[in-house]
Amino acid sequence: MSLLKSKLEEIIPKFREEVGEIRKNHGDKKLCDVTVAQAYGGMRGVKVMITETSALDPDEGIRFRGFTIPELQEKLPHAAEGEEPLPEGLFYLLMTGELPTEENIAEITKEWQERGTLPEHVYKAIDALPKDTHPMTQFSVGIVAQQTESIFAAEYRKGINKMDYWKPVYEDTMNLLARLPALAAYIYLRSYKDGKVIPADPTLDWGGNFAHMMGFDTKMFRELMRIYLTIHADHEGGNVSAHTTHLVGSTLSDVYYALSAGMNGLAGPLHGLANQEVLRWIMDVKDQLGGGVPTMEDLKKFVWDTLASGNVVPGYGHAVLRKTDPRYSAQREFALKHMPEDELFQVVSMLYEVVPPILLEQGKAKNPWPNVDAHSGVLLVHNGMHEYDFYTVLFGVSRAMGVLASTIWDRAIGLPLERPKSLTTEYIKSIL
Ligand code: HAX
Repeated sequence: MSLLKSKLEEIIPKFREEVGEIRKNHGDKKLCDVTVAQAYGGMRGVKVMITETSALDPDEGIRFRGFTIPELQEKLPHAAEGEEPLPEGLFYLLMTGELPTEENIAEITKEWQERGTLPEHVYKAIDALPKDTHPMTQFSVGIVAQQTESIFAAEYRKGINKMDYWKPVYEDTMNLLARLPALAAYIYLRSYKDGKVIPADPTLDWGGNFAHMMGFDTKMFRELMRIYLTIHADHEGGNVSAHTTHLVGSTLSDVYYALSAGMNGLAGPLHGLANQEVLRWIMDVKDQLGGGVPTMEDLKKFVWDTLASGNVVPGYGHAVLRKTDPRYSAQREFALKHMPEDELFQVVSMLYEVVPPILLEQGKAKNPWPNVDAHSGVLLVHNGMHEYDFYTVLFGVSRAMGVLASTIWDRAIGLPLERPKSLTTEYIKSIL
């Protein structure tokens, strides 16, 4: 058995017992009151879910199992050629709560290489779609088409004991994560290149190999994928992609159904699709202003025009965060290190100065600061990936690690079917 699975075998029973005790002895303790505004307002701040893998502080940003992004950049092992953390290391941390050793990482890399072949019928399912189908639609179809492979579904049919659910969910997760780079790379090559599969390079790590399979063989692109896949993985449990995966998984749908559903949520412009919208919006600015780097005055006018036309400024604002997203800052550091002169990076930096005061002056957005999606596109364009409709698929490959690690823990601690209570406006009127 792998080091990762045996570690889970060791820690799950103890944690399950601890959760059982908490539920038994402290089940009546109140977490929060819910207001009418919260019920109509998308449940902001309502504390009603358990997610172990990460926690989001409005001011500080994300902590993965207690570690900030700068801490992980320092503590997680990196590839021999670079300095960015390996996403396999983050996955080990999300799964176990402990920092991985080099050996732990090497084992996951090898296991994902061995499990990484996409079943033939998945290519056929994708090929049945028109080539110009949005990459996120192809991604969702490609994930759910693999449901034929679900070990959990087969074990459930045989009558597996509830205590053991997490084990086939673990196997499904490892297979799915191993194959996502091949799936995403195929969607990229099919949508924008000649559609010929680029075979995996067994000498590379998960992120480096993903870059290679999409046809990007520079060290900078491999490093970009490593940091990108690490920082997008998890953002506690209430965001739409995580919450949807959790909700669908709570019915004991297998991870193929659950992740595909989560990815459909990520594909919304208020969530993960914002990364493509940011690039589209910046390109519009450049087009309308005749190319080159616009002036601050030009940018201010463009932001006000966007607001006046009833649209949001993509990449700014957040449902929880109230300061600059540390995932934005990590990407800014990458740009400062590798591409400080890049023209689009200069526009992104200028927007950082221009947008927050305007959103504050407009007085609607609770958070005027940039989120993760404000920065990722320019790093990709600089490295030769111009097809911005594809960007959310990269986000999805990363997000899968967080939401699937959580799904394993959901089954490990026996979380039940999720079923909150809804109310009618008639009822609300009756209690006023
Ligand atoms: N531009 C213009 N208006 C904005 C805004 C922005 N960037 N952010 C918020 N607002 C507006 C809202 O639309 C809302 O207006 P109404 O009262 O007219 O409905 C008002 O300000 C209050 O919103 P809020 O409470 O500050 O924000 P929400 O929690 O409702 O929404 C969003 C959070 C991220 C959806 C929002 O900030 C937004 O639309 N941002 C732009 C899209 C974006 O970047 N999304 C990606 C977020 C990060 C993420 O999930 N990545 O995957």
